[in-house]
Amino acid sequence: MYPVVVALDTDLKTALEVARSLRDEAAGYKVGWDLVLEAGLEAVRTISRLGPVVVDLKLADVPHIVKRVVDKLSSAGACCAIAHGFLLPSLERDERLYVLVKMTVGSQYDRLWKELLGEVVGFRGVVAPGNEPQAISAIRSSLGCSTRIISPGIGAQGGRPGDAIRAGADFEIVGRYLLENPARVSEWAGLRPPCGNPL
Ligand code: FNU
Repeated sequence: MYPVVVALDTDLKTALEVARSLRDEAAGYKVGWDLVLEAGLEAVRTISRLGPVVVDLKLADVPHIVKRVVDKLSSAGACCAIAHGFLLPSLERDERLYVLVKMTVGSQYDRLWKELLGEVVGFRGVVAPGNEPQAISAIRSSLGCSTRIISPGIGAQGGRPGDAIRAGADFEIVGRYLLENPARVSEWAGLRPPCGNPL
């Protein structure tokens, strides 16, 4: 198993083909709006049979609504989901939630992310940009190993495979770079995330 989560931003048929082909290498899969709009919770159910699924709907609502959505996703088999960190401190602590603290593209998080790090205890972990390894190092130093870091932004968005892991991330999230050529997964072979956290 390599420390890579495949972002299945494609149609369900292709997603299943790719997910099946990477079953022995991928640590998990990320399901987003693309698949949920096409196939609803069935997409989550089907892909969860192949490995852990992080559902990325970038939740941003009042706590009882976020909880209802996460409950539904968990019942469909998802291990976890992603919520917007700008909702802190109103986001209710939940070990099933990854909190987005900084994006791979410029956003208001660039002003906020350091402050948000003080409020992520009790969540599963954070989503932080794999195309900015120096930010990953800073986040790991600040949070220690008890909070997971998962990092998109690899390949198509400029991050180099492995750089975020070497900087302290637990998993790199990779979409187009692997969807275009799943054999590229071998670029993650032999990488050892520093903390050894499960997804
Ligand atoms: P790829 N993603 C992202 N940047 O790209 N969840 C973020 O800051 C973030 C994300 C997701 O570029 C994006 O939704 F918080 O093809 C997509 O599913 O590798 C994936 O990461 C990146 O896709």
